[in-house]
Amino acid sequence: MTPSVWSRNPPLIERHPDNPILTAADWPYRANTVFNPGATMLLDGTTLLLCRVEDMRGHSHLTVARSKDGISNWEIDNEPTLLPDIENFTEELWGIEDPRITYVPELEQYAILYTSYSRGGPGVSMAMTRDFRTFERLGVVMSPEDKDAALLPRRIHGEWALIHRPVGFMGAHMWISFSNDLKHWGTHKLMLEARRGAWWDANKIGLCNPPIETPRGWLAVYHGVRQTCAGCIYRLGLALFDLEAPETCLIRGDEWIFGAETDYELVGDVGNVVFPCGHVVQPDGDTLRLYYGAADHCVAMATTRISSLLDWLDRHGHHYVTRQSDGEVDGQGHYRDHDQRL
Ligand code: BMA
Repeated sequence: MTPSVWSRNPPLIERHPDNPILTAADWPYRANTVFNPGATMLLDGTTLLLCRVEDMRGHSHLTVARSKDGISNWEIDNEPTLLPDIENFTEELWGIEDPRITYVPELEQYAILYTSYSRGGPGVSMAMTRDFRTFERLGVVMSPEDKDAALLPRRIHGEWALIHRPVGFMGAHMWISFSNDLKHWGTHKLMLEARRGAWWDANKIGLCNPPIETPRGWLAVYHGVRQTCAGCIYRLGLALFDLEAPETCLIRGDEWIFGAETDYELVGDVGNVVFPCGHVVQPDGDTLRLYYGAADHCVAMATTRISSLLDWLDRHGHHYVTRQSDGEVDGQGHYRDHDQRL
């Protein structure tokens, strides 16, 4: 047991005092909830959030909110920005949710990965945009059940890389897949496994905001889902992945770094949930703003530093190797792994 488990540390991530920064009451039209926004900073310094808005049927669409300081005076599109297009993309039948935005310099466009909720379950869909006013849909890129996806901003050894979270009978783990054209995906690799047993991130994990490229690797915030008798608890953890082989996890933290504590995180349509889908790095290149959905009903913001997260991983993380083939299935079909820590 490392001493860090017992020591009280100053908070690594600080909530903004004005939280929640956006709720359905701020919306220019009728909505049940506003949460889980994708985020980016535009060239002129404006913070853009692409918010998931749930209507009074329970179906979601995406709407843009812009702010000069990223905290207040939001200008919200008067109508839904991106509605499900059920005629042309039937997989969007029950709504579109949880967008992650990546700016892709090579294409001079933003790639938006979002959940399309079809009769077959939730899958991963993709759309490209230059201005968040017109969008080109690429359709489903990962079939159900799959979600929590984001594109890396550049090619890795000539190929685009997409992180996603398929659900299988062995659990819900993070995978990464590669493509030459953004449409056909293959070379699927297990990237990070949910742990098992009593762990906070047992059985089900998923990427939060898109990974951040640092000189030491791709820094990823992920959520872990603890299933309890009283419902699920969504908390955040940290991992670092190799820059040129992003399927390789270099360091993973054992403890969660952020979880629901405040009223607006504990109580909502789904309490005990913090769920960032976007971040903005401030002009100093280090200050990181995480935009997150709280309790599936509002949008909140919390601040940290990239350097502090890396430092935290150095102090609290384990060097870690994702197992591609060193586990085995026994005669009863039970998976056995050699790393008892997972
Ligand atoms: C996940 C997603 C998120 C949601 C979370 C908690 O599966 O559907 O959109 O915030 O559950 O309800």
